[in-house]
Amino acid sequence: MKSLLLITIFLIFPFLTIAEERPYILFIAIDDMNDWISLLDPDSPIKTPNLERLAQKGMLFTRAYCMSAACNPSRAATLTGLRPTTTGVYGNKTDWRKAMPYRDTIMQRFQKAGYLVRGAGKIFHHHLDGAFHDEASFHDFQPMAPQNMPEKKLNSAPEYGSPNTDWGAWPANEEDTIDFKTADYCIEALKNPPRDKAQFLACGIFKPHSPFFAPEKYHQNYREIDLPLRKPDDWADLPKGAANLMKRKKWFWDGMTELDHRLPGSWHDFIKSYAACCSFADAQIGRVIDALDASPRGKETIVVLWSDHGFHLGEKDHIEKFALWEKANHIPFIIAAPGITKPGSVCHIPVDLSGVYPTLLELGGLSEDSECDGTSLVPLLKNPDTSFQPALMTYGRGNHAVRSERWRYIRYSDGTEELYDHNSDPNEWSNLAADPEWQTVIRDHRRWLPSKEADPAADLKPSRR
Ligand SMILES: [Ca+2]
Ligand SMILES: [Ca+2]
Repeated sequence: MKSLLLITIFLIFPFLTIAEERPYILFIAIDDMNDWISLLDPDSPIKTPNLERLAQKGMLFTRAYCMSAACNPSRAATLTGLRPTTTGVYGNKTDWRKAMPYRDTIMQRFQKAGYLVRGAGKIFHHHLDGAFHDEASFHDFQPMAPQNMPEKKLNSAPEYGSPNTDWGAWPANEEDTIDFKTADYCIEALKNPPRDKAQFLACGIFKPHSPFFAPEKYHQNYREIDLPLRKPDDWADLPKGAANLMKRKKWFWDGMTELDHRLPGSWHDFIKSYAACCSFADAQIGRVIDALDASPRGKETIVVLWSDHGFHLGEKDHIEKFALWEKANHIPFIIAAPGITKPGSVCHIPVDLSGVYPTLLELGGLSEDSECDGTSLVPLLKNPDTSFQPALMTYGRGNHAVRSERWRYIRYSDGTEELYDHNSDPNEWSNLAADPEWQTVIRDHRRWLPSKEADPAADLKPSRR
């Protein structure tokens, strides 16, 4: 009888260990990094060797899109698995937690599954009073260090812009930057993982978000840089909906283009700083990847890297996110899942970040969540040619874009539309929405628009001081 019991224990025990063994997770969020980087565009002057190194560990999605081109709605949607149209979280000021008080963030799901969840930097959208941060999502969290500001603006353009949209070489020491400190926290967490449970580590890199500061050494490779492509009369074929959405966004762009491109404070000068910020962000991520490689659990760790949205650098006469065009929504997105993704693999099927939440649940062996708006990307991780629904983007209630392999279709809240053929027009210069030849394409894309749209949720109340 005793020997039978022992045999039974030996037979069951290996299965118990496997069931309790959870993969470690490194979750890297980047702020405002667009697609004009060598990871996604080999011809780009902006080099991101560390992102490329990470892509070699798993799968790079070449057509990945945010769900909304602004920090708060993008992050709230990605981290809860619920689109802005489901929650009403459309804007940067929306109180996302009040809009969904009982919704588990992806970190809360991993906490409930027994993980130690730690993080640093910008994961949720921060506001000056810190109210957007979600303490319930982490066992331990190092908030973003305060932005270290120069005494006066660096960009030699005092007549427009604010200190928060300034750019230049700053600070002198890399150790004094927000992201260096965030990376430091993550490096320590990777060096010292918990022994009795798995770790979910969230690393929120703040650059290239404004102010566009990076230490001097990151500017050195960008003394000269080609400007992004523009078409002078690009707005001529835009519908009323686009003009209405974009009209309040022009002040920054108008200011910098009034200056000769050789002068400090000009558009050209700004581009160089954005490039330096991308290199700086890439270098900090490189430090974290080095620590992952040296970590005791590095080889088995799942890595997910994403940017919360893209960024226009003057394309379509726009400098910012807050739009439905490709540049504002197209993002770097990598998933490395050891044993599942083939190292150095590439997926060209369009996806949006609604897949992040259900994908992590599946990869972590957690139970599915039927409320999720997106579906797991694991089938694509296994076979990058699997057919998938097109990517869907929303900016403000009623404004949406649908991205398929060939097309970007946009519909604004007033019903006006845009259609771009990425096979022949990757810069989205020619709006084909009125062309009779493409009405079937438009109909095919319209069916992916959301059928229900939540009313906008309440804004965050300013904190009492
Ligand atoms: Ca952002
Ligand atoms: Ca145009």
